[in-house]
Amino acid sequence: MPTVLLTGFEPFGGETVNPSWEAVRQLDGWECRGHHVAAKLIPCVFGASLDALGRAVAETDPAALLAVGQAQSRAELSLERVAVNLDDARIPDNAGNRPVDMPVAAGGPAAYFASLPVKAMAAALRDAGIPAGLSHSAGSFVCNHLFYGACHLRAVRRPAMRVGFLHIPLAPEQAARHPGSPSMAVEQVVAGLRIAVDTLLTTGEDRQEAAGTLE
Ligand code: PCA
Repeated sequence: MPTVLLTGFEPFGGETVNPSWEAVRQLDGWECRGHHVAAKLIPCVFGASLDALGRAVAETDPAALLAVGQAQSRAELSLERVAVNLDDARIPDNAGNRPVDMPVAAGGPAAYFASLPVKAMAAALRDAGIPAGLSHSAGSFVCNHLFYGACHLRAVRRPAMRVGFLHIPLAPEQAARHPGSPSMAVEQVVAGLRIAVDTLLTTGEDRQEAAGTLE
């Protein structure tokens, strides 16, 4: 049975949980439209995150990858459209690395588009009553690093693997310690992920990918 790979990150930045992992781990073993869903934990570390992703991809040979990460300021499920070839960290990662103005992949294109149907996914989420939208920047920390690295893997070695990234709000118990930050219950994120996976398996690529990479 073909696989859909979901990834979530370990906690970072002083948090004790990361809702991305708390959500995706609940879908490990789920079957959706003839696909097996696998969930893997990714370290919040430049470099090592891509090593872990490479191992997960080699193990599961996914038809599609939806990587998920926490974004404190987001108020909705946020489908990223663009990954940029830039590591520019405001805070150290979990191994103490803080790259500034470095490429994710030396010699790679400036950016890649997601290869999942992000507009259809956002529309399906909203139709289901779950706040969702598109984003044109995944930042320049480990989430963008993973997203770009996954797109680069698709470009150079795995053209059959469709790739996307979803940023999610803090969990309510995290937001309670950051007054003013929006939040979303992990159960609602899980419900959203079910819809996102179902939609990506029933919808073709976005037209944006026809534009290719952003050189
Ligand atoms: N969010 C961070 C990295 C890990 C995560 O969950 C980010 O947005 O880059």
